[in-house]
Amino acid sequence: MIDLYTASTGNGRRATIALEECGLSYKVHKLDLAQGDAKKPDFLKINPAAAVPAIVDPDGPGGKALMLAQSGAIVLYCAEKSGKLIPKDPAKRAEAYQWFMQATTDVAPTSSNIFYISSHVPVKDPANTAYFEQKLLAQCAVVDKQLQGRDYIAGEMSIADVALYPIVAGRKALIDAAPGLANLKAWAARMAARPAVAKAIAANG
Ligand SMILES: N[C@@H](CCC(=O)N[C@@H](CS)C(=O)NCC(=O)O)C(=O)O
Repeated sequence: MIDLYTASTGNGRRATIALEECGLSYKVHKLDLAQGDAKKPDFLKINPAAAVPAIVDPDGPGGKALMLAQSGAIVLYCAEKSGKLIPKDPAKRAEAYQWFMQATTDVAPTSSNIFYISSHVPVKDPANTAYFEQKLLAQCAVVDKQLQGRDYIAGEMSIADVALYPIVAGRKALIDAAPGLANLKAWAARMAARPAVAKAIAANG
């Protein structure tokens, strides 16, 4: 049984969706970030970076316990452990890696910037928020094009979909209000309807 340390955030949901989609059993430990749970000594032993998600797998590689942070790394770990979500065909696999990276290193940071710029930075300016919202929509437009004629980003359900979905779901109001993006909106509805995704969102909050 994998212990999952998470919170109601996109990164937390990404890890939970990966565990569910891969059929791995896990126990949820919810952290209250506003109360500083991530900075408490017990959790820092698991992730010194003081951030969720993190997992502890008592049955890690070689039968040894494994502690792992970073939502993207957790998605990859679950996929490798279960043999799911990574296409067998090398070309499709490479494509899944490309879009996994687009979600984790392009789209997710843009979404985080919207959050920090509108609520955390010392000087707030709506124009800066608008800049990053437009950037996010432009990144979404690239995925929308990729989804033309495809149900899932790399053709089959993969790590790319797991990595992107929580961000798109978290920015639903912005994306729904934007013109076009029909393929992306249909994909988001398809993802939401997957039993594993719905179960993960319910478990993670
Ligand atoms: N790149 C990391 C980001 C992790 C991260 O920033 N987590 C946030 C929540 S989404 C967090 O735990 N922040 C600590 C805090 O707010 O105390 C990942 O993908 O896991």
